[in-house]
Amino acid sequence: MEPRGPDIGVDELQLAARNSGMPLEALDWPVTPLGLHYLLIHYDIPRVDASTWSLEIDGLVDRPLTLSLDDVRARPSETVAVTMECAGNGRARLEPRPVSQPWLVEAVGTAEWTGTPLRALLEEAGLRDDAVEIVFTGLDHGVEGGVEQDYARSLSIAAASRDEVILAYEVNGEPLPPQHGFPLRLVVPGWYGMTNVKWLARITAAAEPFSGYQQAEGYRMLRNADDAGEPVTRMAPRALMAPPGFPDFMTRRRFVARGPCPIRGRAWSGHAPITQVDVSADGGRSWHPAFLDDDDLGRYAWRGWSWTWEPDASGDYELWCRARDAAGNEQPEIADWNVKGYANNEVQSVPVTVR
Ligand SMILES: Nc1nc2c(c(=O)[nH]1)N[C@H]1C(S)=C(S)[C@@H](COP(=O)(O)O)O[C@H]1N2
Ligand SMILES: [Mo]
Repeated sequence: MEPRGPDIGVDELQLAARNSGMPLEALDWPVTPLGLHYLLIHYDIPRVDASTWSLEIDGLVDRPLTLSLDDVRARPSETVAVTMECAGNGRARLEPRPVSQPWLVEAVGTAEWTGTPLRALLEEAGLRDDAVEIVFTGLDHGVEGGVEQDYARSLSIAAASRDEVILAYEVNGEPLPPQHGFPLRLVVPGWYGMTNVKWLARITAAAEPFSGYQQAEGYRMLRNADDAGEPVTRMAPRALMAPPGFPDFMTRRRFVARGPCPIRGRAWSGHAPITQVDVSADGGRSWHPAFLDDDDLGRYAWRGWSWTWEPDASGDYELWCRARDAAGNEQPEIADWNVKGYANNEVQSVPVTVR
Protein backbone atom coordinates (compact mmCIF):
# COMPACT_ATOMS: atom_id res chain seq x y z
CA MET A 1 0.00 0.00 0.00
CA GLU A 2 1.22 3.46 -1.00
CA PRO A 3 1.03 5.97 1.85
CA ARG A 4 -0.88 9.21 1.10
CA GLY A 5 -0.89 12.83 2.13
CA PRO A 6 -3.82 14.64 3.75
CA ASP A 7 -6.46 14.19 0.99
CA ILE A 8 -8.73 11.20 1.51
CA GLY A 9 -9.20 9.14 -1.66
CA VAL A 10 -12.46 7.64 -2.90
CA ASP A 11 -11.05 4.17 -2.14
CA GLU A 12 -10.61 5.12 1.53
CA LEU A 13 -13.96 6.92 1.64
CA GLN A 14 -15.67 3.81 0.30
CA LEU A 15 -14.19 1.76 3.15
CA ALA A 16 -15.04 4.46 5.70
CA ALA A 17 -18.67 4.49 4.56
CA ARG A 18 -18.99 0.71 5.09
CA ASN A 19 -17.05 0.30 8.30
CA SER A 20 -18.61 2.39 11.02
CA GLY A 21 -16.86 3.58 14.15
CA MET A 22 -18.31 3.95 17.64
CA PRO A 23 -19.45 7.56 18.12
CA LEU A 24 -17.31 8.71 21.06
CA GLU A 25 -20.34 9.81 23.11
CA ALA A 26 -21.14 6.06 23.34
CA LEU A 27 -18.24 5.86 25.83
CA ASP A 28 -20.98 6.80 28.32
CA TRP A 29 -22.25 3.21 28.24
CA PRO A 30 -20.20 0.51 30.01
CA VAL A 31 -21.52 -2.05 27.49
CA THR A 32 -21.84 -0.51 24.03
CA PRO A 33 -25.42 -0.72 22.73
CA LEU A 34 -25.60 -2.91 19.62
CA GLY A 35 -25.45 -0.73 16.56
CA LEU A 36 -23.01 1.66 18.27
CA HIS A 37 -20.22 -0.95 18.47
CA TYR A 38 -17.69 -0.40 15.65
CA LEU A 39 -17.74 -2.64 12.58
CA LEU A 40 -14.97 -3.87 10.29
CA ILE A 41 -15.80 -6.16 7.38
CA HIS A 42 -13.03 -6.89 4.87
CA TYR A 43 -15.26 -8.31 2.08
CA ASP A 44 -19.07 -8.82 2.05
CA ILE A 45 -21.33 -9.77 4.94
CA PRO A 46 -22.45 -13.32 4.07
CA ARG A 47 -26.13 -14.18 4.39
CA VAL A 48 -26.12 -17.42 6.40
CA ASP A 49 -29.02 -19.85 6.79
CA ALA A 50 -28.66 -21.23 10.33
CA SER A 51 -30.59 -24.40 9.45
CA THR A 52 -27.99 -25.52 6.90
CA TRP A 53 -24.89 -23.96 8.48
CA SER A 54 -22.44 -26.20 10.34
CA LEU A 55 -19.10 -25.88 12.07
CA GLU A 56 -16.38 -28.33 11.02
CA ILE A 57 -13.54 -29.18 13.38
CA ASP A 58 -10.92 -31.04 11.40
CA GLY A 59 -7.23 -31.38 10.56
CA LEU A 60 -4.92 -33.02 13.11
CA VAL A 61 -7.64 -34.27 15.45
CA ASP A 62 -8.55 -37.85 16.42
CA ARG A 63 -12.31 -37.25 16.09
CA PRO A 64 -13.34 -34.64 13.50
CA LEU A 65 -16.63 -32.97 14.49
CA THR A 66 -19.49 -31.45 12.53
CA LEU A 67 -21.75 -29.33 14.75
CA SER A 68 -25.05 -27.61 14.03
CA LEU A 69 -25.89 -24.32 15.68
CA ASP A 70 -28.16 -26.22 18.10
CA ASP A 71 -25.24 -28.54 18.96
CA VAL A 72 -23.06 -25.53 19.75
CA ARG A 73 -25.82 -23.86 21.79
CA ALA A 74 -26.43 -27.07 23.77
CA ARG A 75 -22.87 -27.01 25.11
CA PRO A 76 -21.79 -25.27 28.36
CA SER A 77 -22.03 -21.50 27.95
CA GLU A 78 -20.19 -18.50 29.32
CA THR A 79 -20.63 -14.75 28.98
CA VAL A 80 -17.62 -12.45 28.89
CA ALA A 81 -17.51 -8.65 28.56
CA VAL A 82 -14.86 -7.83 25.99
CA THR A 83 -13.46 -4.55 24.73
CA MET A 84 -12.62 -5.07 21.07
CA GLU A 85 -10.53 -2.64 19.06
CA CYS A 86 -9.49 -2.78 15.41
CA ALA A 87 -5.71 -3.04 14.96
CA GLY A 88 -6.04 -0.22 12.41
CA ASN A 89 -7.52 2.19 14.96
CA GLY A 90 -5.54 5.45 14.75
CA ARG A 91 -4.29 4.71 11.22
CA ALA A 92 -5.54 7.98 9.70
CA ARG A 93 -3.46 9.94 12.22
CA LEU A 94 -0.17 8.52 10.92
CA GLU A 95 1.79 10.62 8.45
CA PRO A 96 2.02 9.70 5.65
CA ARG A 97 -1.26 7.84 5.99
CA PRO A 98 -1.24 4.11 5.10
CA VAL A 99 -4.11 3.59 2.65
CA SER A 100 -6.75 1.32 4.17
CA GLN A 101 -9.78 1.87 6.41
CA PRO A 102 -8.98 5.42 7.68
CA TRP A 103 -9.85 5.15 11.38
CA LEU A 104 -9.20 8.07 13.71
CA VAL A 105 -9.81 6.74 17.26
CA GLU A 106 -13.33 5.31 17.14
CA ALA A 107 -12.75 1.67 16.10
CA VAL A 108 -13.67 0.19 19.49
CA GLY A 109 -16.61 -1.13 21.47
CA THR A 110 -17.42 -3.33 24.44
CA ALA A 111 -19.91 -6.17 24.21
CA GLU A 112 -21.07 -9.09 26.32
CA TRP A 113 -20.40 -12.16 24.21
CA THR A 114 -22.05 -15.47 25.09
CA GLY A 115 -20.74 -18.73 23.73
CA THR A 116 -19.05 -22.02 24.47
CA PRO A 117 -15.41 -22.36 25.54
CA LEU A 118 -13.18 -23.39 22.65
CA ARG A 119 -10.80 -25.52 24.70
CA ALA A 120 -13.45 -28.11 25.65
CA LEU A 121 -14.34 -28.53 21.97
CA LEU A 122 -10.71 -29.05 21.01
CA GLU A 123 -10.40 -31.62 23.80
CA GLU A 124 -13.48 -33.42 22.55
CA ALA A 125 -12.07 -33.54 19.03
CA GLY A 126 -8.76 -34.80 20.44
CA LEU A 127 -5.91 -32.56 19.29
CA ARG A 128 -2.99 -34.63 18.05
CA ASP A 129 0.54 -34.04 19.36
CA ASP A 130 1.80 -32.85 15.98
CA ALA A 131 -0.67 -29.92 15.85
CA VAL A 132 1.04 -26.54 16.37
CA GLU A 133 -1.68 -24.06 15.40
CA ILE A 134 -5.43 -23.80 15.07
CA VAL A 135 -6.75 -22.09 11.92
CA PHE A 136 -10.16 -20.35 12.01
CA THR A 137 -11.88 -19.82 8.66
CA GLY A 138 -14.87 -17.59 7.96
CA LEU A 139 -17.49 -17.88 5.21
CA ASP A 140 -16.59 -14.52 3.66
CA HIS A 141 -14.48 -14.46 0.54
CA GLY A 142 -12.57 -11.75 -1.31
CA VAL A 143 -9.32 -10.56 -2.82
CA GLU A 144 -6.72 -8.67 -0.83
CA GLY A 145 -3.15 -7.88 -1.74
CA GLY A 146 -3.83 -9.70 -5.03
CA VAL A 147 -4.68 -12.93 -3.17
CA GLU A 148 -8.13 -14.54 -3.41
CA GLN A 149 -9.03 -15.93 0.00
CA ASP A 150 -11.52 -16.89 2.66
CA TYR A 151 -10.95 -14.65 5.69
CA ALA A 152 -8.82 -16.83 8.01
CA ARG A 153 -6.56 -16.36 11.01
CA SER A 154 -4.66 -18.73 13.29
CA LEU A 155 -3.67 -19.00 16.94
CA SER A 156 -1.00 -21.10 18.64
CA ILE A 157 -2.38 -24.07 20.60
CA ALA A 158 -1.53 -22.22 23.84
CA ALA A 159 -3.38 -19.03 22.81
CA ALA A 160 -6.40 -21.01 21.55
CA SER A 161 -6.56 -23.02 24.78
CA ARG A 162 -6.90 -20.09 27.17
CA ASP A 163 -10.00 -20.20 29.41
CA GLU A 164 -11.46 -16.95 28.12
CA VAL A 165 -11.53 -17.93 24.41
CA ILE A 166 -15.08 -18.72 23.29
CA LEU A 167 -17.14 -19.40 20.19
CA ALA A 168 -19.90 -16.81 20.55
CA TYR A 169 -23.47 -17.06 19.23
CA GLU A 170 -24.92 -14.15 21.23
CA VAL A 171 -23.93 -10.55 21.80
CA ASN A 172 -25.54 -8.40 24.50
CA GLY A 173 -28.08 -11.17 25.03
CA GLU A 174 -29.24 -11.43 21.40
CA PRO A 175 -28.30 -13.78 18.55
CA LEU A 176 -25.37 -12.33 16.61
CA PRO A 177 -26.60 -9.88 13.97
CA PRO A 178 -25.29 -10.48 10.41
CA GLN A 179 -22.64 -7.77 10.63
CA HIS A 180 -21.09 -9.21 13.84
CA GLY A 181 -20.69 -12.74 12.44
CA PHE A 182 -24.00 -14.64 12.51
CA PRO A 183 -24.31 -17.43 13.46
CA LEU A 184 -20.94 -17.95 15.25
CA ARG A 185 -17.70 -16.07 15.78
CA LEU A 186 -14.46 -16.59 17.61
CA VAL A 187 -13.88 -14.22 20.57
CA VAL A 188 -10.32 -13.92 21.90
CA PRO A 189 -10.40 -11.38 24.75
CA GLY A 190 -7.45 -8.97 24.88
CA TRP A 191 -6.40 -9.36 21.23
CA TYR A 192 -6.96 -6.86 18.45
CA GLY A 193 -10.17 -7.23 16.43
CA MET A 194 -8.84 -9.23 13.45
CA THR A 195 -8.37 -12.28 15.70
CA ASN A 196 -12.11 -12.60 16.31
CA VAL A 197 -13.08 -14.46 13.11
CA LYS A 198 -16.72 -13.90 12.16
CA TRP A 199 -19.08 -16.22 10.19
CA LEU A 200 -16.96 -19.08 11.49
CA ALA A 201 -17.23 -22.24 9.34
CA ARG A 202 -14.11 -24.29 10.06
CA ILE A 203 -11.57 -24.87 12.81
CA THR A 204 -8.53 -26.80 11.60
CA ALA A 205 -5.63 -28.15 13.63
CA ALA A 206 -2.48 -27.72 11.52
CA ALA A 207 1.08 -29.07 11.58
CA GLU A 208 2.65 -25.82 10.35
CA PRO A 209 2.33 -22.15 11.22
CA PHE A 210 -0.48 -20.76 9.04
CA SER A 211 0.75 -18.88 5.97
CA GLY A 212 -2.59 -17.35 4.88
CA TYR A 213 -2.71 -13.69 3.85
CA GLN A 214 -4.27 -12.33 7.07
CA GLN A 215 -1.52 -14.01 9.11
CA ALA A 216 1.63 -13.82 7.00
CA GLU A 217 1.01 -10.60 5.02
CA GLY A 218 -1.64 -8.62 6.86
CA TYR A 219 -1.52 -7.71 10.55
CA ARG A 220 2.23 -7.41 10.86
CA MET A 221 4.12 -4.38 12.18
CA LEU A 222 6.48 -3.45 9.32
CA ARG A 223 8.92 -0.55 9.56
CA ASN A 224 9.52 -0.62 5.81
CA ALA A 225 8.50 -2.67 2.77
CA ASP A 226 11.39 -5.17 3.20
CA ASP A 227 10.77 -5.82 6.89
CA ALA A 228 9.37 -9.30 7.77
CA GLY A 229 7.80 -7.63 10.78
CA GLU A 230 6.25 -8.84 14.00
CA PRO A 231 2.68 -10.15 14.20
CA VAL A 232 0.04 -7.85 15.71
CA THR A 233 -1.47 -9.61 18.74
CA ARG A 234 -2.77 -7.98 21.94
CA MET A 235 -4.23 -4.49 22.24
CA ALA A 236 -1.88 -1.72 23.35
CA PRO A 237 -3.20 0.48 26.18
CA ARG A 238 -5.49 3.35 25.28
CA ALA A 239 -7.74 5.84 27.09
CA LEU A 240 -10.51 7.71 25.33
CA MET A 241 -12.72 10.47 26.72
CA ALA A 242 -16.34 11.10 25.87
CA PRO A 243 -15.91 14.62 24.44
CA PRO A 244 -17.39 17.13 26.92
CA GLY A 245 -20.00 19.79 26.16
CA PHE A 246 -21.47 19.95 22.66
CA PRO A 247 -19.86 19.81 19.20
CA ASP A 248 -19.53 22.02 16.19
CA PHE A 249 -21.08 20.07 13.28
CA MET A 250 -18.10 20.20 10.88
CA THR A 251 -14.99 20.54 13.02
CA ARG A 252 -16.28 18.56 16.02
CA ARG A 253 -14.64 21.17 18.28
CA ARG A 254 -16.40 21.09 21.66
CA PHE A 255 -17.96 24.00 23.54
CA VAL A 256 -18.30 24.05 27.31
CA ALA A 257 -19.43 26.70 29.76
CA ARG A 258 -17.07 28.18 32.37
CA GLY A 259 -17.01 26.37 35.73
CA PRO A 260 -16.21 22.79 36.76
CA CYS A 261 -16.40 20.44 33.78
CA PRO A 262 -16.68 16.71 34.50
CA ILE A 263 -14.66 14.58 32.04
CA ARG A 264 -15.40 10.87 31.73
CA GLY A 265 -13.87 8.17 29.63
CA ARG A 266 -12.77 4.55 29.47
CA ALA A 267 -9.38 2.85 29.20
CA TRP A 268 -8.22 -0.64 28.25
CA SER A 269 -5.16 -2.74 27.50
CA GLY A 270 -4.94 -6.28 26.15
CA HIS A 271 -1.69 -6.88 28.05
CA ALA A 272 -2.56 -6.19 31.69
CA PRO A 273 -5.12 -4.34 33.83
CA ILE A 274 -5.23 -0.53 33.58
CA THR A 275 -3.49 1.01 36.58
CA GLN A 276 -3.49 4.72 35.76
CA VAL A 277 -5.12 7.31 33.53
CA ASP A 278 -3.81 10.89 33.34
CA VAL A 279 -5.46 13.91 31.78
CA SER A 280 -3.89 17.12 30.49
CA ALA A 281 -5.65 20.38 29.60
CA ASP A 282 -2.52 22.13 28.31
CA GLY A 283 -1.29 19.86 25.53
CA GLY A 284 0.78 17.57 27.75
CA ARG A 285 2.71 20.15 29.80
CA SER A 286 0.97 19.11 33.01
CA TRP A 287 -0.84 15.85 33.76
CA HIS A 288 -3.48 15.10 36.40
CA PRO A 289 -4.40 11.60 37.64
CA ALA A 290 -7.98 10.55 36.88
CA PHE A 291 -10.15 8.56 39.29
CA LEU A 292 -10.56 4.91 38.17
CA ASP A 293 -13.99 3.24 38.55
CA ASP A 294 -14.29 -0.30 39.93
CA ASP A 295 -13.57 -2.69 37.06
CA ASP A 296 -16.84 -4.55 37.51
CA LEU A 297 -17.06 -5.68 33.88
CA GLY A 298 -14.06 -7.92 34.49
CA ARG A 299 -10.53 -8.32 33.23
CA TYR A 300 -11.25 -8.07 29.50
CA ALA A 301 -13.38 -4.95 29.38
CA TRP A 302 -12.44 -1.29 29.56
CA ARG A 303 -12.37 0.57 32.85
CA GLY A 304 -14.22 3.84 33.42
CA TRP A 305 -12.34 6.91 34.62
CA SER A 306 -13.23 10.48 35.53
CA TRP A 307 -11.65 13.84 36.28
CA THR A 308 -13.07 17.29 36.88
CA TRP A 309 -11.54 20.02 34.76
CA GLU A 310 -11.64 23.56 36.11
CA PRO A 311 -10.49 25.84 33.28
CA ASP A 312 -9.11 29.18 34.59
CA ALA A 313 -10.39 31.28 31.72
CA SER A 314 -12.38 31.34 28.49
CA GLY A 315 -10.45 30.31 25.39
CA ASP A 316 -9.26 27.36 23.33
CA TYR A 317 -7.84 24.22 24.94
CA GLU A 318 -6.73 20.72 24.00
CA LEU A 319 -7.72 17.96 26.35
CA TRP A 320 -5.47 14.90 26.30
CA CYS A 321 -5.73 11.58 28.11
CA ARG A 322 -3.25 8.76 28.54
CA ALA A 323 -3.46 5.24 30.01
CA ARG A 324 -0.88 2.96 31.60
CA ASP A 325 -1.24 -0.76 32.39
CA ALA A 326 0.12 -3.04 35.11
CA ALA A 327 2.80 -4.34 32.72
CA GLY A 328 4.20 -0.78 32.44
CA ASN A 329 2.92 -0.13 28.90
CA GLU A 330 1.97 3.51 28.37
CA GLN A 331 0.53 5.47 25.47
CA PRO A 332 3.03 7.54 23.49
CA GLU A 333 2.37 11.20 22.63
CA ILE A 334 3.33 10.33 19.04
CA ALA A 335 3.36 6.72 17.83
CA ASP A 336 6.05 5.19 15.62
CA TRP A 337 4.98 4.94 12.00
CA ASN A 338 4.49 1.50 10.43
CA VAL A 339 3.72 0.47 6.84
CA LYS A 340 0.18 -0.84 7.39
CA GLY A 341 -0.82 1.60 10.11
CA TYR A 342 -1.47 -0.74 13.04
CA ALA A 343 -1.69 -0.16 16.77
CA ASN A 344 -1.41 3.63 16.74
CA ASN A 345 -2.32 4.26 20.37
CA GLU A 346 -1.01 7.81 20.68
CA VAL A 347 -2.82 10.07 23.15
CA GLN A 348 -6.26 11.34 22.16
CA SER A 349 -6.53 15.09 21.76
CA VAL A 350 -9.91 16.83 21.97
CA PRO A 351 -10.12 20.54 21.01
CA VAL A 352 -12.43 22.43 23.42
CA THR A 353 -13.51 26.08 23.60
CA VAL A 354 -14.52 27.41 27.00
CA ARG A 355 -16.95 30.33 26.79
N1 LIG B 1 -14.64 -13.54 8.81
C1 LIG B 1 -14.22 -12.32 9.16
N2 LIG B 1 -13.91 -12.07 10.45
C2 LIG B 1 -13.49 -10.84 10.82
C3 LIG B 1 -13.34 -9.80 9.89
C4 LIG B 1 -13.68 -10.07 8.54
O1 LIG B 1 -13.61 -9.20 7.66
N3 LIG B 1 -14.11 -11.34 8.21
N4 LIG B 1 -12.84 -8.59 10.30
C5 LIG B 1 -11.98 -8.65 11.47
C6 LIG B 1 -11.55 -7.33 11.94
S1 LIG B 1 -10.27 -6.62 11.12
C7 LIG B 1 -12.10 -6.77 13.05
S2 LIG B 1 -11.48 -5.32 13.63
C8 LIG B 1 -13.23 -7.40 13.76
C9 LIG B 1 -14.41 -6.46 13.85
O2 LIG B 1 -15.47 -7.05 14.54
P1 LIG B 1 -16.87 -6.30 14.61
O3 LIG B 1 -17.20 -5.83 13.21
O4 LIG B 1 -17.83 -7.30 15.14
O5 LIG B 1 -16.70 -5.13 15.53
O6 LIG B 1 -13.68 -8.59 13.12
C10 LIG B 1 -12.64 -9.41 12.61
N5 LIG B 1 -13.19 -10.65 12.13
MO1 LIG C 1 -9.65 -4.71 12.31
